[in-house]
Amino acid sequence: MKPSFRPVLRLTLQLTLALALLQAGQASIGLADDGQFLPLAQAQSAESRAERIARKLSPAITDSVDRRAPNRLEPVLEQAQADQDLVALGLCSIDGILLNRSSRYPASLGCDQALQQSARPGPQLRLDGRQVHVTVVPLSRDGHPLAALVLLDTRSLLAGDRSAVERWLIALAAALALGLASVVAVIVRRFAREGQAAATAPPAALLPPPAPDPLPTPPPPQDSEAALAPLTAELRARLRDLEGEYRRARPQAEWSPASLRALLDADLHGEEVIVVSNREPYIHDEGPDGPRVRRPASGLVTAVEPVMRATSGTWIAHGSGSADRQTVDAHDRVGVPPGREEYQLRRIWLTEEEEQGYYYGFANEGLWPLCHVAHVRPVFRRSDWEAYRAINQRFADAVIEEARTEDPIVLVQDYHFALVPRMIHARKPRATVIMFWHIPWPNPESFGICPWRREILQGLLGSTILGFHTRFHCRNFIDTVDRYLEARIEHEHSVIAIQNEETLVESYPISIAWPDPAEAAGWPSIAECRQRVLGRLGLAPDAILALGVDRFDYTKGILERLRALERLLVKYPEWQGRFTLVQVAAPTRSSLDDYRDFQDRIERFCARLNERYGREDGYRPVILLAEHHQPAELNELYRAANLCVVTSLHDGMNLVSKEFVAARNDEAGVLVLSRYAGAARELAQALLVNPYDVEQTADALNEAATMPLAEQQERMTSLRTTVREFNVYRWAADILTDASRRRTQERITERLRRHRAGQDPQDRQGMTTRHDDEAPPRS
Ligand code: ADQ
Repeated sequence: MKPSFRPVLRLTLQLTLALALLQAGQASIGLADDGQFLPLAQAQSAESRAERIARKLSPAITDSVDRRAPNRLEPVLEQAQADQDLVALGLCSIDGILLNRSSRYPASLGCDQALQQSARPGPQLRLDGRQVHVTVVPLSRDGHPLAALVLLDTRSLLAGDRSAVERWLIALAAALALGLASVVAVIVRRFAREGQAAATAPPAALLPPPAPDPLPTPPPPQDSEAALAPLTAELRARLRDLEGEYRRARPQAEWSPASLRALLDADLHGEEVIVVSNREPYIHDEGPDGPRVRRPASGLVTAVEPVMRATSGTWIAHGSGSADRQTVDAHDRVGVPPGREEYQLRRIWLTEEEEQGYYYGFANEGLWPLCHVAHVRPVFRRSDWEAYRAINQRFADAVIEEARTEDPIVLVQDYHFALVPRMIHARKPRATVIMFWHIPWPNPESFGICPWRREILQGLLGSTILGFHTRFHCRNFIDTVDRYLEARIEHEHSVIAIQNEETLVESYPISIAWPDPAEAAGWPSIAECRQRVLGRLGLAPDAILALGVDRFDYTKGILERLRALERLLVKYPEWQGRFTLVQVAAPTRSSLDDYRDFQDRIERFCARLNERYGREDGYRPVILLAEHHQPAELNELYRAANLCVVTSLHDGMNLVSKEFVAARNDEAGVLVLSRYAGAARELAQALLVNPYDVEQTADALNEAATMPLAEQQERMTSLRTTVREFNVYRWAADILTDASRRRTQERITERLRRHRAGQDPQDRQGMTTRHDDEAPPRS
């Protein structure tokens, strides 16, 4: 072996050894399967503490279960809560019913939910502003399950220690992995050169050339590539693991436009960002004094706009306003927001017929009901499918026209564009395409009825990253691909590969832009909001105001909400004359029969309720405001309400629930939330209901209306902490951080490939990697 090669090999061995030691270290301090670093000693002590407490309480629990007298246990749990310095304890039956709980145990934390929470990594709940760990200990007698004890414990010191260890290990692992990547690159290059030299020269020519070689070098011999394959595979696998670890372990900083911009500057400096969505963020309509601008009622727009403002990119959307054509330039672009022009909106024009087929037909009569599995049957027409495919192609072409670089980051939004990722990939293979699916993904059987299921799946798998709101929807998608396509699925890493092209399928729960404190300070007070709203709607000062805010969509459970209201008035007649539901409902997709019928039905139901329970003094149990509202008007309603009711039958996330929480800086008000909304997974301190269960929903309305202020504040404080921390900037940061990591990974892979092929011009000139410099200038 030549002397110049030895240091490289020594360094490789040292780094490999260090990585191996690090892995051993991770194992010994307990790198759990779910990817959480938890020092073994701490994990054991936490677990054994829970088991110790459970063992101690076991005789009393057995006795109370035998006697079917859970009330006997109350003082025991209370005592244990105080003695063991626990936050709270609860006892569940083997059927998952909460039998008893100590005084501090949150009423909203059911047994199923506690079990689910306990399986999640890290502190799983926030109570009184503290991070709380949920541990569930099963209890048995003679080998038969008896009950389960739920322990809520703050282990803030352990959590703090753990995150420090995590961060240290991740930083170390990342440094080692990068070091190893560089060394592998050097080795590959050497092999390549040596391979070439060996073929044409005596052994002495294995020495590296003294100056950069001006000629392209051929691929290295097959055996050196094979020898390095395990190492590069290991390296790739480690990088993928580290990605996941980094994302999970990132400290819970509060994300803001400024921190998102800082992240973009650091991780994606100068990268081009393009958004594709059907709905435009600003619509220009004809007005009496010329074009006037309107913001649509859309969760998607609410969520994605802050990202665009932070990145100054281009947003491509359907120009749907009557004055949209008058306000664009020669390239169909207009700067928005009006007056500030922080980013470009590129409008795409559709004929009525195209809109009918692509938007109303395939997207909203086909995919929307298909994915929500609620009441309305999907309709699939070949002509709609053809329009959908053609319009997807038009949007993909617009991305290609707008892109200034060869590898832009393209954020494709929602079910209107399932085919766009593959279409972009075909023309710009180096683009990072992130597809976010804002609605649920059904199980494989339900999805299977779509006649073009394979095309849709293949279209989506043109993405680099495919995002859903919840893990549940990710799993449904992966199972669907497993059922209908030939693909390699790495369940462990949530990656699907078709012909060596990988798509990461990941969950990113969307949220809202948490209000800026200065903006919130300028809001009218709660008392003022309440006075104005009650006055405007003719409600008594002591009225209980329940609020619903939705588009007029059959998935939002408005009918179920009205049924629950009626049941409330019958079951708790004391509310007649005092309890009013104000239902704000923006008309939507009104050209579809199902939507028009739905709106008519709601209007008839409201009229009947008011007829039956209304009073001569002007009391009406329901007030329907069937129109679009401005954000400030909605905020006033959120602040005036005693409770907000979200009863979606199925909802990807639901932003109304989060907007209500954000509006309540008085830390009061109650959220009643459907357990079938993605938001229910984060907002555990809401009163969770099954909207199909009229009785339960009516009880929850009663509970909300009578909830003591202290409990409202306890729940609302916790909800606010969650929504503030997990805001839309964090959502964007998580997705874009993953995108940035994928790009780094791809660049390393590309670099290795070029080295192997000996084609890297920068390598020959000793330059660093950056491949987007071949991009054409913007037209
Ligand atoms: P949507 O189905 O539109 O969103 P949602 O998340 O509740 O549902 O967002 C609705 C938005 O429209 C909110 O910002 C709300 O304030 C606004 N809005 C509703 N009614 C309004 C009215 N009458 N006037 C004015 N504004 C009104 C889809 C998915 C959701 C997912 C979002 C974001 O169906 O599950 O949360 O995308 O991903």
